[in-house]
Amino acid sequence: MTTLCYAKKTCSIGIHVLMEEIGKPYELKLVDFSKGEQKSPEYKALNPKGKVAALVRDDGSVITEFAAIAMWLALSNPGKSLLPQDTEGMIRTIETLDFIVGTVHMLSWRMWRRPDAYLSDSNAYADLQLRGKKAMLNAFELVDEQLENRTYLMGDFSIADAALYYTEFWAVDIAGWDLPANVKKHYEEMKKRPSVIASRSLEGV
Ligand SMILES: N[C@@H](CCC(=O)N[C@@H](CS)C(=O)NCC(=O)O)C(=O)O
Repeated sequence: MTTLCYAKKTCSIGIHVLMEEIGKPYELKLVDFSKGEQKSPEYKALNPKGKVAALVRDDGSVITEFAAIAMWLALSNPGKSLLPQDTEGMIRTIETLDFIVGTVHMLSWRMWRRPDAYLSDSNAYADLQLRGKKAMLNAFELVDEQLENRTYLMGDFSIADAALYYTEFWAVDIAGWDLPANVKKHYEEMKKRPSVIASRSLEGV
């Protein structure tokens, strides 16, 4: 059975939402970061990057990277409308998804959350964290413009919303930041979706 390797409160929550949107049976495998399981030989045999999310497909092959997993889920479940079908809609969705994963998450949030990954002098952490926070809030301002007069990023719900959801979760529930109005509304709408309610409950969030 398809298995999602996940860790609590990480970007894998976005993939978890997509698994629930699809509604097919799947298994969850917790990678316990508090025990360093992401770096264990057993997990690295499955995903040498030592990161979540990783999706083990029915044939045993593994997909990593949020965008690749999300695209595969959308393309292999066309009836679930997780991606616009026209070329322009598809490309705009990937453009948005990549901005969220590449810029909001990797280039901004990570500076705030993991200054130790960049600096050896902990006295310098606060400055880097402030830069990360500013970068993330600036990026959210652009997302906010995209959400003007629409509930979801592409109009209808898509894989890009699942990505935005995990970064909103971090900003609000971990960092306690205030989001721009449209992004805040998007997060509130996401929390009403059965897929989000179910995934939060399964992960104990
Ligand atoms: N570019 C990767 C990022 C994956 C990533 O950074 N995952 C984090 C959790 S949000 C992780 O597994 N970190 C492991 C660690 O910190 O040791 C993706 O798109 O999936």
